[in-house]
Amino acid sequence: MNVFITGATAGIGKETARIFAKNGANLIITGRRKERLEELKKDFEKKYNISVLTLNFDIRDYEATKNAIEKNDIKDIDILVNNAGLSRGLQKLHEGKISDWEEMIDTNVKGLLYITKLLLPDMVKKGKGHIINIGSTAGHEAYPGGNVYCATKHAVHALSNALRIDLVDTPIRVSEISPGLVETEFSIVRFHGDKEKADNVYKGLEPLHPEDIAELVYFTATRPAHVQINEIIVTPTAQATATIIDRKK
Ligand code: NDP
Ligand code: 8X3
Repeated sequence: MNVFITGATAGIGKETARIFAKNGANLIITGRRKERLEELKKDFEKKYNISVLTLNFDIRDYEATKNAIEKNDIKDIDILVNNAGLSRGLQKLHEGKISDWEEMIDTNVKGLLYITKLLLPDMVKKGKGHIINIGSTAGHEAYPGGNVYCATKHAVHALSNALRIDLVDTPIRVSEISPGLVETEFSIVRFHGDKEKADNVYKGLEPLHPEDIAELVYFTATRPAHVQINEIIVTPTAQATATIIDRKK
């Protein structure tokens, strides 16, 4: 089994790579931080006797993405996990930064589209494949300051549904995993490196761990061929909505 995972240098993508590796899948893992990809390759190949190909590119750059895939002749992908993504800032829209918006839209929406467009034709040709998009509860509700990030995740949700319609007459499955609060580097990135602000997001509750999401991705990918999980929405037990969270003092 060949599994292609974007954004495998940290958090959900890294743990997703690990669970597939443990279960004997060959991996193609991507991200901008080359050293982290190389470390994972070394670790997984040694521990799990699988092969790992690392692709180092910025998913916002279509030419770089296309070159990496074409140069390495990437095909026969069984599972594509569209995971790379980020949030930037938590300001009200009228106080937001255009560069933050562009980074989120270009990564979360256009990056996902680029990879899918580059890998899906071969899946359709071969009549096999599974696309698993990492959405978010932010793709179902808006929250204060979430404006553009929420819009990108609503777009991921719409694209997941639309793709499932486009592919209904093929054996290819489309699934979306939509988590609430997961403690990863996500909030550190959102707050441009402010660790204290990031830690406060998860204060007073047990958030989801990236391993929890990896298990759901793996479960989704390993159902029998006639079973298509459309979406899993998952939150910490202490989270009911984006803003209703039980935080113990
Ligand atoms: P992390 O910040 O820990 O990981 C994000 C990953 O995305 C990294 O591997 C990063 O790699 C990659 N990435 C970001 N920008 C780019 C880019 N321009 N080009 C290539 N790769 C990129 O966050 P998470 O693991 O939490 O996030 C993974 C996904 O889960 C995202 O889509 C996020 O929106 C979603 N999500 C997260 C939740 C959470 O609470 N944490 C909840 C719901 C959804 P590198 O920087 O090396 O390029
Ligand atoms: C990440 C979860 O609530 O920070 O998608 O938007 S949240």
